[in-house]
Amino acid sequence: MSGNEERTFIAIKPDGVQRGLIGEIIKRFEQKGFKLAAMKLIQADEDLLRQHYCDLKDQPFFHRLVRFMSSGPVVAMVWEGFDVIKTGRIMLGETNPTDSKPGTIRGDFCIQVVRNIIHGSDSLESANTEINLWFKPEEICDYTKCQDSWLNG
Ligand code: IDP
Ligand code: MG
Repeated sequence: MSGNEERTFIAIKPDGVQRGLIGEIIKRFEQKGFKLAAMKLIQADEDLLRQHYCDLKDQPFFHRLVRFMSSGPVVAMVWEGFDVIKTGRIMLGETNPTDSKPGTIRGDFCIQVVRNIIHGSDSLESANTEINLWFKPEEICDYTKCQDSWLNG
């Protein structure tokens, strides 16, 4: 990874997978110019999801959220690029699809907060924690893409 780049953890939730939106979501990150560093389709167990959402453990919807996230496979990914954590969150839209603008992933493809199709890290700290939780270091690829020099000034 070059000096001014960072990585974020993005996951297509079970509803996004079931609704056939994997390609559409990957397309948006790819065409924006971000680089895919890791990806796997995974049936997450509840322990992993409880850790992933540990900040929300006191929320009334926590158990429902963990059940929903383990109800089918998710696509776990690491995306890399300049300011990818903040930009990724903007591409996702707001937590509640009702508040998400058209043009964002949640704004374009979903209507309810409990089925909002995608997860994205919200800070450098959470990105590092989530990447380490979902991926082993050897599953993350460090490589140069021929487009890199055409994207970065
Ligand atoms: P985020 O996914 O935009 O970061 P968080 O507040 O971290 O939003 O919440 C994690 C996930 O928990 C949301 O994406 C959504 O699936 C679910 N969630 C958040 N708020 C509610 C709620 O009020 N009711 C039910 N589910 C919720
Ligand atoms: Mg969050």
